Amino acid sequence: MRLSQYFLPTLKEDPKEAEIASHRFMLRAGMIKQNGAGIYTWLPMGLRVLRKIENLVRYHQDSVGAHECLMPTIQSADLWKESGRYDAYGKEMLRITDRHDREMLYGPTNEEMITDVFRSYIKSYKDLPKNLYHIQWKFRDEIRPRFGVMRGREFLMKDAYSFDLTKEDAVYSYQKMFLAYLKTYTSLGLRVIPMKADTGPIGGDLSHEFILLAETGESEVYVDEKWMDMDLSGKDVFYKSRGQLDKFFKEMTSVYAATDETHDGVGAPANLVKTRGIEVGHIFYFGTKYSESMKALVQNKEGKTVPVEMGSYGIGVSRLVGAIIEANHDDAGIKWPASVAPYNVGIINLKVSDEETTCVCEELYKNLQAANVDVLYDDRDTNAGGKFADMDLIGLPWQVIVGPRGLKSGVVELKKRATGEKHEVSLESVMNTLTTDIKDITQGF
Ligand code: 5CA
Repeated sequence: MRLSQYFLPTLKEDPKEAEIASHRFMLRAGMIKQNGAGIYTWLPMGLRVLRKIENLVRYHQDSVGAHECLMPTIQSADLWKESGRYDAYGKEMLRITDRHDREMLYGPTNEEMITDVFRSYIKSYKDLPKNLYHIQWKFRDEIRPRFGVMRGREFLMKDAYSFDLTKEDAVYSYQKMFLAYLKTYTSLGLRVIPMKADTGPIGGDLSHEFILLAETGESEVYVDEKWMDMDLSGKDVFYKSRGQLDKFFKEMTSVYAATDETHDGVGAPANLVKTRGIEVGHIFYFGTKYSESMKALVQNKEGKTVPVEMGSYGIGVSRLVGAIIEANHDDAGIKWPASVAPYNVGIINLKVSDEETTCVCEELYKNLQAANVDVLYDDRDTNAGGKFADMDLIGLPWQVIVGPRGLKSGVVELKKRATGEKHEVSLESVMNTLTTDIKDITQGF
């Protein structure tokens, strides 16, 4: 992409409404524009990151056998009356009336709708287990939307729903998702810890929140120091090996972690760290709460009709964009992990009017594209200081800086955004260095 032709409205000044780094940088880096309280337009650069996160989330859901579907954002109130949640949900639910005076709502979550989908087709244990998910916009009329996309009113969520015959099978589905979650966060370049949680309005008796530890987090958390250097990737755990998965789950859920509300000091270890965290996912096993009230029944092996066992599993996809920035930035701007960076490499042309400089940049731009590297080329005829500042702000992992002075001795400068390290590379070897030496350049997951 050529910056001269792109839609990237960067801002020099900090917007006064932004209290935390991620909100500030998302506005300044031209990723989002606010349209109303907790409601945003995703501009091209922001959307690229959102899509990359979405794709990683999707990959790990598919890997544990969940099937993607897409339910609507607008739901009928009737389903929620069946489950009994229509009145219980309160003011957070945006209620709408259509032209026929039918009560509708903008979905804050989809347990009712998926239960209705399930009961329409599945009647026998032979068709179990099943896991369906979608990645869809939700609306919650939050009393205090804040911190940009971190607590929006309209936000993108991945929500998955499992269906099993027995509680034992449902717990296995829960553990598979638990593993998929840890793998997802690792692929996003984040260290996220699981924490036993209250089930709230979703209901149920087994639940975990996934918490990214960050100073700017909304919740106060107490964690065992052990979490700081534990391997959270789940990389050697095979989800089809029930014994291995069970052992991993027990290990991970036995280390102490609690939120402000649930921390009563009981069972807390001596080496406790008090910090803050961002909830980037939440999973629930709630058994037959919805299947009983909504009559999602299946025949078991004995021919008896029983309500199906369910769980639901949410990831805050749009919140993750902000959370990743909270965990990866400095004073100058964002430092994207390679797997979610909007572009892998940025080329800075220091002097557009210099024929050789522009010629080298064009060649490099063309070659990187041909090598499947997402590249953003700053070909604007503007001053170098502004270009450096913008490139640091938008945070692409690698920068190639090309100018007449370096070219005199046949070199360009390569800068790694995460560390600020810079070194000169010869023109002949720059393509090679970028595409072969730098392993993370096109790293997906
Ligand atoms: N039905 C269940 C699981 S599918 C559910 O709705 N869970 S939830 O309420 O915990 O939401 C799942 C995730 O969505 C949260 O962990 C959080 O990361 C994200 N989320 C929730 N509310 C917001 C919000 N207002 N803005 C941005 N993300 C949010």
